[in-house]
Amino acid sequence: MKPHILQLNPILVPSVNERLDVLYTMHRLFEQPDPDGHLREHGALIRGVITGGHTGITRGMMEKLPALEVVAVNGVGTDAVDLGYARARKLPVTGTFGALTEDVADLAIGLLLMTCRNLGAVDRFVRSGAWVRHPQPGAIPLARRFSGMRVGIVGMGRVGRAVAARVAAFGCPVSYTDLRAMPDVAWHYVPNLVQLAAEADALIVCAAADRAEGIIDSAVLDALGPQGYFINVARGRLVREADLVRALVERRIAGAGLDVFVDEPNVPPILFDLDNVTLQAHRASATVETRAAMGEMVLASLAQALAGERPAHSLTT
Ligand code: 8YV
Repeated sequence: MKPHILQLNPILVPSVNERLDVLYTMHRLFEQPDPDGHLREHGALIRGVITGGHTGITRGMMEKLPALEVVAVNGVGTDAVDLGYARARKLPVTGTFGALTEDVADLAIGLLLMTCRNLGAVDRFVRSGAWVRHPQPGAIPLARRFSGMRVGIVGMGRVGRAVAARVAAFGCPVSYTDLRAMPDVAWHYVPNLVQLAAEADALIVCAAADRAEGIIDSAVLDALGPQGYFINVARGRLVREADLVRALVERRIAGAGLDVFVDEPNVPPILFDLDNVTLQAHRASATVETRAAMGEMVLASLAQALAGERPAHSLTT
């Protein structure tokens, strides 16, 4: 009998789905008209779970799966999984560590460039025909130079390091904060987040949200100041979103590029009217190449755990 696997989020790579269907009896909960009923009926059979980083899995759901042997997160964020409970149950929780680093860092650069150079606003200006109606150069305000900006990075893990390497290539001095200084990193460590923001022209959040919430607040944003740009490619809940919205509306910061939000897919609607904000739909790892690599890692983690081995990318075992 093929092992039963519960999948909580779609995977957008056909070849990965085909392999899952060959190897396992798949329960795609997001396709079920009655997910609770489906879980009641099949929960006892489930040996593995596949979930997204943002979705994770609740303790309540894990408790309904007595035969569970592995939770494979198709992502790197494990903040939505109760790791303490998983550890107590000796359940491996795996992630796709390393697979999406480059894409997330690329998106951070894209968001910063797009925001400070007004690429979205000017694109809309051209598309709407406004350029023809207002051909004088002064119709579009001058933008802000990216090269050489002082960049502050919040979280010097894999993604933070990849962002640092990229902005350094643009001649940007790099500072960072984290729970502690990283001995293997040459960038300037600033222990205090407010101080980091005060010394930066752009603040880029790359931190995990396991041990932090609401760390970006009015004090940090005011330290960043009216010339400063804010970028978030990590998790919405690292930010007090109401503080961010107020700072943007009141132009207490220059602009923001945001891939993540507190209550996805709900974005504070007031942001839709702001030209100094670039919005994405939690897309940082959403390339064909990266999602295929992530899918391979999910397949490998399931196979290892169900063969009784410790999965190579387990965080909990
Ligand atoms: C993904 C993420 O969008 O890695 C994470 O933690 O949030 C994202 O890369 C998501 O996990 C895709 O399922």
